Amino acid sequence: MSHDFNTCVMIGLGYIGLPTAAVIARTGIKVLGVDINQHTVDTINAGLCPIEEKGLPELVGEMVASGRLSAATRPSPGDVFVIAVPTPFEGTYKPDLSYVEAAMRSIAPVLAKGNLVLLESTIPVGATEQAARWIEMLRPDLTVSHRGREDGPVGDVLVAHCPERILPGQMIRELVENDRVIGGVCKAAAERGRAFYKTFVKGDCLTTDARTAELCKLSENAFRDVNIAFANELSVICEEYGISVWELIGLANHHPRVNILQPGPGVGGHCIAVDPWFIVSAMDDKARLIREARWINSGRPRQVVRKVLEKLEASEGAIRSIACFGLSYKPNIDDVRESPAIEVVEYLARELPLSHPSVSLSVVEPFLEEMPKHLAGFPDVTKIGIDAGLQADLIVMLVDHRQFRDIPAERVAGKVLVDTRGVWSR
Ligand code: SAJ
Repeated sequence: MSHDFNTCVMIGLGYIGLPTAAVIARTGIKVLGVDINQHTVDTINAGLCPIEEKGLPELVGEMVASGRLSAATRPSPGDVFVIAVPTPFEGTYKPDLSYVEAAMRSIAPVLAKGNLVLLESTIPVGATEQAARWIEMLRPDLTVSHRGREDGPVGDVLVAHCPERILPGQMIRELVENDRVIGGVCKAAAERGRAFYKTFVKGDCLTTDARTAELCKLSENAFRDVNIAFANELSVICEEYGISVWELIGLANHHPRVNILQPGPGVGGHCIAVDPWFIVSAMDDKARLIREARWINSGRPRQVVRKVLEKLEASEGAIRSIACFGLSYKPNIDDVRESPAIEVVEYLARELPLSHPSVSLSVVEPFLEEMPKHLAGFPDVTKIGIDAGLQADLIVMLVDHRQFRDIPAERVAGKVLVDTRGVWSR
C-alpha cells in the first residue's frame, strides 16, 4: 500500500456505511464496522448482507471471509473514523444531530493523535465544526484544528466532511467513480481526507472548507427537488390544458439546453425529500424557491388520491376494485423509505372504507416479498401479483418498475387508469 491508512472504523452500517465499508476493505485497509443494532452486526459477521443492493452481498461476503471487514457494537482504535449515521429532521423540519453527537461520544474514548474523522452523513451548515467541538470537549487532552486557524499548528485530530453522493441501485460503482468533495475544518483535514478517499475513489477528490462541502451536498439534492417540482407543476398545468405532460417534456427536451425531469407521485427516499429542509429551516424566507418546491412535491400523493377519488365518483359505482402498482420510492429497488407510493396507499386505505366501502384495494410490488410494515395497520389491503392486479377496474401506476414497463398497453385497454409515471400514457 502506498499510503499510511491501515485501519478504518465505520460508524453506522446502513445504506451508506455498509457499502462504503466494503469498498474500503476491498483496497486492503482493515475495516471495523460499528452499529448499535446487534442483529446487523451478527448478520455481517456471518458474512451476510442486511441490505438489498446490486453486488453488495457478494462483496460483503468476500470481505468478511478475507478478514478485512468485521462488525461490532463498539469502536476500537483506528487511523480513520468515517461517520455514516442518519440525520433525520424533527417535526419542526430542523435537523436532528443526536446520532452524530452519539457517534462522536462513541469514538471519543478511542481517538488518538494523528486520527482523521470524516463525516459522510448529510448535515446542516456548521455541523462539522460542531462535531469538532464535541471531540474537543470530550477529549481535552487532544487538539482539534479549527476554522480560521489554518496557519496554526495542525491539530492532533483532523475533522472533515465528505458527503456521500451514491445512488441506490448503483452504489458500488458510484462509490468508486463519483467525484467527491472534501471539506476540512482546516486545510490539513481536507488534504488528509483527500489522501484517504484517493485510496478507493477513481473520480476527482476536490477539497474545500467544511461549510462549503455541507452546503454543496444540500444544494445538489435541493437542485433535484426543485427540478422535479417543476416537472410536477408542469403536469398540473398540462392537465388543465388537456395536454400530455409526457409528450410535452419529450418535445421540450429536444432543445439543446433544456432537460426537464419527470413528474411523478412525489419525491421519496431519505435524501431529496429531507435535505432541502436543512437549508429552509436555517434560512426561512431566504430559501423561498427551495421551500415551495418541497411543498409542491410533498403535496403530490394527496393530488394522486384526489384523482383516484374523482375517477371513483365519475364511474358511479362501476369501479369495484383498485390495484396500486408499486410501493418503493423509485423504480427497480425494494427501498420504501419516505415512499410517496406508500403514502398514496395509506390515504386510500383510510379513505375508501369511509366513502366507498364496497371498493377493494390491493397492491402489486414485485420487489417486496411481504407487505411493508407501514401498511400493517390495514389488513384489508392485499398484496397480489401483476396478473391479478391487471384484473382490477382501476389501476394506479405509482412506480415504473421494469416489470410494469413491460406490460403492453393493450392489457390495460378499457381500464380506468391513474398513471402517475407515464408508463402507458407516453
Ligand atoms: N423522481 C421523480 N422524477 C425524476 C427523478 C426522480 O419524481 O425525474 C423521484 C423518484 O421517483 C424518487 C425521488 O425523486 O421518489 C428521488 O429519487 P432520485 O433517483 O432522484 O434520488 P435518490 O434519493 O435515490 O438519491 C439522491 C441522489 N442525489 C441526486 O441525484 C442529486 C444521490 O446521488 C444522493 O447520493 C442521494 O440522493 C443521497 O443520499 O443524498
